[in-house]
Amino acid sequence: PLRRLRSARAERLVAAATAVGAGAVVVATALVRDGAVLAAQRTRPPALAGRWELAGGRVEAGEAEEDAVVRECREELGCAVSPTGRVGTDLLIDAGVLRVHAAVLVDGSAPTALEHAGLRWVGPAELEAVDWVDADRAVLPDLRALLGPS
Ligand code: 9L3
Ligand code: MG
Repeated sequence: PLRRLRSARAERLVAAATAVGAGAVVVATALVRDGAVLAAQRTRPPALAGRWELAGGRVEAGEAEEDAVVRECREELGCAVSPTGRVGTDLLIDAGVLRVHAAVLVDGSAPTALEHAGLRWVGPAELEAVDWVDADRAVLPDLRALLGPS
């Protein structure tokens, strides 16, 4: 119940902030396959280039978060995914708020680095060693729980 309350309150704050142009909702995808999560190496901006993230981007006006996850994965990874639920809590980032959604690949689909410098599947034992962007590093405990024991 506490989680729900906090999330409803966060929802209103984000709606208010977005209405005055203070920030965007950014979705990130915890794409899981065979007990590993996909990390993607950013190429921009210079401050984030070379560091690793969960692929994603800004939710467009009127777009559902799950639809944004599907669209961003198609645009950035050239693959078809199916979102399976939220991971972790809302994270404040410079751009606004970051929300992570778990997802699985649609049968036969595989990710390619169309906009990233590289991709790697990261198992639970390797999560800590990856040079994640700060926002995504905050999700590691939730990713570990999502992937299960190493
Ligand atoms: N961002 C942080 N972590 C992520 C993603 C997908 C995005 N996992 C931040 C980086 C940018 C902003 O959100 O400041 C918008 O993302 P993008 O459109 O540059 O991918
Ligand atoms: Mg992006």
